[in-house]
Amino acid sequence: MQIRMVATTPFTDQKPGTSGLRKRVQAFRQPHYLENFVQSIFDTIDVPAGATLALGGDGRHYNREAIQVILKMAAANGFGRVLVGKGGILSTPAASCVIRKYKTHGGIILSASHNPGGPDGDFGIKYNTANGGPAPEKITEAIYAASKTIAQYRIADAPDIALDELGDSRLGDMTVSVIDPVSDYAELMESLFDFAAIRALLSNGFRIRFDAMHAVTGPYAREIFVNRLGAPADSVINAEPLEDFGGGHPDPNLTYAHELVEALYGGNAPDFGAASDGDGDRNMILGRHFFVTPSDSLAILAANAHLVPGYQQGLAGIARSMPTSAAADRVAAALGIPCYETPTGWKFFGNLMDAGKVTLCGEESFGTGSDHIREKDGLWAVLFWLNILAARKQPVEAIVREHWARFGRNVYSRHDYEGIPIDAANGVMQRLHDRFAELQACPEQGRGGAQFGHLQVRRCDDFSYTDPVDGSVSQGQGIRILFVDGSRIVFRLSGTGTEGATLRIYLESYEPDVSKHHLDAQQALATLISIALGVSELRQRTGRERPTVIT
Ligand code: G16
Repeated sequence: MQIRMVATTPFTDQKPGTSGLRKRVQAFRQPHYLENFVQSIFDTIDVPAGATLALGGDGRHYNREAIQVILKMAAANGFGRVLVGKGGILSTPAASCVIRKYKTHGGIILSASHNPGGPDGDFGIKYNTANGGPAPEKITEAIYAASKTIAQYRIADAPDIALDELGDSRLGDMTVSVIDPVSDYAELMESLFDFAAIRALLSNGFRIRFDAMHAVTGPYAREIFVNRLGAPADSVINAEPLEDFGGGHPDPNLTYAHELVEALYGGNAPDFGAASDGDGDRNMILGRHFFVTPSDSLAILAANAHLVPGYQQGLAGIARSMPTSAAADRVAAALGIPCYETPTGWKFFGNLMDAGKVTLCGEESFGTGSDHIREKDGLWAVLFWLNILAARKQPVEAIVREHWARFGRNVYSRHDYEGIPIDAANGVMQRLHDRFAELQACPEQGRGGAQFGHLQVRRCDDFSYTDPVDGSVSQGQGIRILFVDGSRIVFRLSGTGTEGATLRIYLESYEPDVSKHHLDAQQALATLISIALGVSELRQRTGRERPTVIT
C-alpha cells in the first residue's frame, strides 16, 4: 500500500461549533476540505502506532464517501484497526458505547444531527475521545488551530472497503472491522432497565409509538421495542434510515416531528410517543395529548430514578446546561445531591461524569443521558420513561402533574429565530450587552433593577463557566436577564446551524400554585416574551415578526 503526502492549503472556516464541524454537503465536497479537517484531528490527537479508532455516521448523504476517505487516512496515519458500523452507520450513542466497550483511542462521528440532509443539506464531523464523549474545548480549539496551518495530509492509495458485510478486511497494515453496533447497544440498555416490566406493560394494552424520522435509530428501535420488548411492529414509524431523511428535518420537536405529534394529539391516540433525531442522541417525550418539556423530563427521570434497576443505587449528582430550566435543581435539592450548571454542549458534562460527580445530565435541546456512556442518548431516555411508566402504572400526564404538585412547575419555553443575518443577530446580542447597566440594580447608587409590570430585574450577565474538574474557563455562553422572583430570559446564538445565525430565546418562570399549572406555557410566559422582544429590539433589528420554532 502506498501512502501519499498531499500538499494542501488551509481553509479558514473549520472552527468546530457546539458539536463538531457542521457545514453544507457542498462545503465538505470542496477538494481537500474533509481531508484537511481529518488530518487536523489526527495531528492534534497524536495517534499512538497501532491504535484503534471507532468510525461511523448517521447515514446521511456523503456518509459513505467520507468514511472511505477517513479509512484511507487512518491507515496512512498509523492506526492499527478501525471499527466501523455496518453500512458506515453508527448512532452517536452507539458510537460512544463502542468506544468505551472496545477501549478505542477515540472515534470519529459523521453527523449534522438534527439538521436536514441530502445533497443540498448539511454534513458534519466530530471527534470523540477515549472516554466516549465529545472532545473538550481545549482539543477542538487545537484542531481548529491545526486546520489554520495545515500544509499536507496523508492518505493511502487503496481500493474502497466493503462496508455492508460484517467481518474484517485489510487496508495495508490496518484492519477494518465492520461491526453490528445494534446488539452492543441493546445489551447495554438491557443491563440498565427492567425489560421484563416494560414487556409486561406493553402486553397489557399500553400502546407506544416511536418515530425514528427516517434517521439512524430505526434499526435500534426495532430491535429493542419490537424484537426484545414485544411491541407491535407498527409501533416504530419511519424506521428506514434514508440518506435525506425522506426530505424531512430529523429534529424531534413539536414542529418537525409533526406526524407523531398529530397521532398523539389525535383520536384514539397511543399512550406514549417518542421521537429521536438524525444521529439518535436527542429525544422528545409525549403522553396522550401531552408534551413533556426536555427540562421537565430530566427532573422527572431524576425524581424517579430509584424505580429503575441501573440507577437504584442512587445518583451522584445532576448536571444541566445553563439555558435548561431549574426543575432538576429542585429534585437535586430534595435528594440532597449537587446540581451543576454548565454551558450548552454535551462536551461540558464529560469531566463531571468521569470524575464521578454526576450520574444524570440533560439539556433543554431535547438531550438527556447518563454516565452509562458519554453522549446524550435518545432511546435510553425513552426506555427510562417506559421503565417509570411500567413501575408507576400511571399516564404520562399524571406523572408530570404530580411532579409539578410536589416541586412546583418551572414554566419553560424556547423561541428560535432561524436563518437570520449574522450581523443582525450580533446586533441584538450587542444591544443587550449595552443595556446591562441600565437594566440591572445598582446598590451603590441606591437604584433597583428595571421594573416591567410586576417583574423587576435583579442582574444581567454573560454566562461564564469554570470547569470544577480541570479549572478551564468558558466565557460568552449566553446573556441572562435574571429577575427578582427567579424568572429569567436567556439569549444565545446557536452553535449548530449552517445558514446565517439562529438566535435562541429561553424563557422561564416558576409557578408553585397548582391551580395555575394547567396554563399553556406561552400564555404563562407572555409577559417575559414581550420583555424579551422589547429589550432586545429583535423585531426591529431582524425584521422577524415571530419565531421559526417554539418548543
Ligand atoms: C448539540 C449539542 C448539544 C446542544 C445542542 C444545541 O446537539 O450536542 O449539547 O445543546 O447542539 O446547541 P445550539 O443551541 O448551539 O444549537 P446535537 O444533537 O445537535 O448534537
